Amino acid sequence: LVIERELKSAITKQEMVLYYQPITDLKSGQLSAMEALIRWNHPELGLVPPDRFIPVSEETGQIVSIGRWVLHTACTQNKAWQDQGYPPIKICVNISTIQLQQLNFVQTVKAILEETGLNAKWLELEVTESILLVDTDLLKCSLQSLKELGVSMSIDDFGTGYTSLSYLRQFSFDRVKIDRSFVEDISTDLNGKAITASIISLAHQLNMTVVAEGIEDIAQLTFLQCQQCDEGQGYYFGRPLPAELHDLNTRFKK
Ligand code: G
Ligand code: G
Ligand code: MN
Ligand code: NA
Repeated sequence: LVIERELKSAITKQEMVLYYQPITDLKSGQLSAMEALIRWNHPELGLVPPDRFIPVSEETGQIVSIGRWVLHTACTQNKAWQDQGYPPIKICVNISTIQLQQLNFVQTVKAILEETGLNAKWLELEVTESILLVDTDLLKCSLQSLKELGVSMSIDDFGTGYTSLSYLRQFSFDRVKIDRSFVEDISTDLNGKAITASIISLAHQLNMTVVAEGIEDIAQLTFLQCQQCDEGQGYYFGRPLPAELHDLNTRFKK
């Protein structure tokens, strides 16, 4: 496969780039986090989206080195923003189930935090519900160690998998990210309203905060604010962009 072969040299050739999408506190309107989203800038294929190469890299195991590069680059960027004097925010990094299953994953995160000088409280790891299908002893142990390290954990694309919120609670996740398909439905049908309102309410009762993904218009935003949703992400607030293309003075209201 072309993708698999080309992926081998993608990092050394510096073809991978991170885009950053703002996450906004829905009460204050302040920037609260940025999510790092990988893109592959291939000389012939152009800008390859993650859906085209992340699944392949998971099958070949290449995700482990790609994921380490993502974590290191994202933590370095967040530390640089802090060093430039911007108010501290969290950096949210997508972690593949394959990465979290590596026995040395916690050690890798710890080493990256030390190397980059980023305080663990400014790092959040996003995993999907599929993580809950893996060996639970190792998972519980890793999540516990990450928590002790001071890193926070969120469940991405919530509602698209098979898990219930009460199950998530056992693993002490800090946050739930409501999948954008439900947010999209807020404007188009009543079920979208019922589903997002229920997720928010239950998550709060279980002491988790909620981020709504894929907010594109003011009607969705207003509904989510009325439901006490904590944070929001989506084109309404801003698209994913390379760090240098963000107008940070406006974003951070420096
Ligand atoms: O940015 P975009 O909408 O194209 O992302 C598509 C999917 O790729 C999303 O589900 C996102 O979680 C995933 N993704 C983006 N960046 C990363 C990454 O650095 N690591 C992993 N494992 N997945 C990522
Ligand atoms: O699965 P994950 O949440 O990590 O994926 C995030 C992806 O969703 C990003 O890659 C981004 O391109 C996409 N995205 C972010 N905001 C919006 C939005 O408002 N609308 C749509 N359609 N996609 C979005
Ligand atoms: Mn995500
Ligand atoms: Na998502």
